[in-house]
Amino acid sequence: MTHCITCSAPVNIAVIKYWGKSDEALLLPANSSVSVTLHQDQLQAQTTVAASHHFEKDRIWLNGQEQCINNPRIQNVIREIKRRARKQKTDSRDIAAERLNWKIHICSKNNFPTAAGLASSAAGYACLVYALKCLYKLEGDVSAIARCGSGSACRSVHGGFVVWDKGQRLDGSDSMARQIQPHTHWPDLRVLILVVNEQKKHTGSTEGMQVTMATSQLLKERIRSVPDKIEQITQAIHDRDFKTFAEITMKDSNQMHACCLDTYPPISYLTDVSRRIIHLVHCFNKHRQETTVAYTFDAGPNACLFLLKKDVKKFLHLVKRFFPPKTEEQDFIRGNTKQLME
Ligand code: 2P0
Repeated sequence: MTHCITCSAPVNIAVIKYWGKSDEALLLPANSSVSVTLHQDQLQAQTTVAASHHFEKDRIWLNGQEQCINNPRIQNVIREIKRRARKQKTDSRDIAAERLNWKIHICSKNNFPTAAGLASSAAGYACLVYALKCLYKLEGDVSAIARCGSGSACRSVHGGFVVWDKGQRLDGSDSMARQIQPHTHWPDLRVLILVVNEQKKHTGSTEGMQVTMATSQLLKERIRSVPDKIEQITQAIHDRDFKTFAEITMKDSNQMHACCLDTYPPISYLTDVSRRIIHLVHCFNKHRQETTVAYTFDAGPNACLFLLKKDVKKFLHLVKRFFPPKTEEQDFIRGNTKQLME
């Protein structure tokens, strides 16, 4: 008999970023972080896990391509799930033992560019861990297990507004995510994602964080300042205070990217287009004489923008005007050249 489970998990966007680890092996963060999980039907990973004692070995496919199952992070997740399954009391010892002997086939796909700084590993590992949790009938919170796959994945296990507490214990058992408000808390909040570049990022987050931890003086100051920012943004989320939420979000993104530039050799994820988006947001806010749009950038050039439902149409109009899609852009340039020539 083959047992099969399919789950999906959405991407989360950090508003207080995780950048730097205090323990590389356990994936413990140097600072706590805060994020917003997108809706299930938007950017998401979908994973099917099939289990059977007829399978010869564990296997994994990502977006249709078979990957090496011996990837240490995938192995960490599977090992931790099985350890929890072994520990958990079940109705029947025979059933538990049978489950632990299954071989598994994992098939995962994203509906958005993988590794372009759009938190694909977060959604992917959250999804895998949740599917395995269902398969092995585990109880309790599995965000700490998702963290063993990819740090930020622990936040995608929960919906709505989420804090990942860095924890105090050396074994990482209290480094897990918790929901601070459900997605229904702020129904008017919207996220726009402007895909600047779909290419795989030049410096992966894991590697980037390592070098920043080792060389950036500014990161030390950032780590000291994070607890206050988390307290303030948590309050802003509770109060649905967009202005405070937006300003802390933008400043935190700028600070993370400043730490990347302070890294030696420097890491630069933003491109000229990213910087033009930043400029557009500040011009828009200045023109409106209030903070109505916020940007944040992860380890890539793509922009995540937060705004309220009432401002989406106006802002999108501007985005289309200044960043027309490629073909339109060419038409736009051609049109303007023609005007100039006439
Ligand atoms: C975040 N990022 O808080 C930050 C902001 C990217 C920039 O978490 O090494 O893929 O697997 O724990 O989780 C990306 O880091 O890194 C990330 P690992 P991960 O969302």
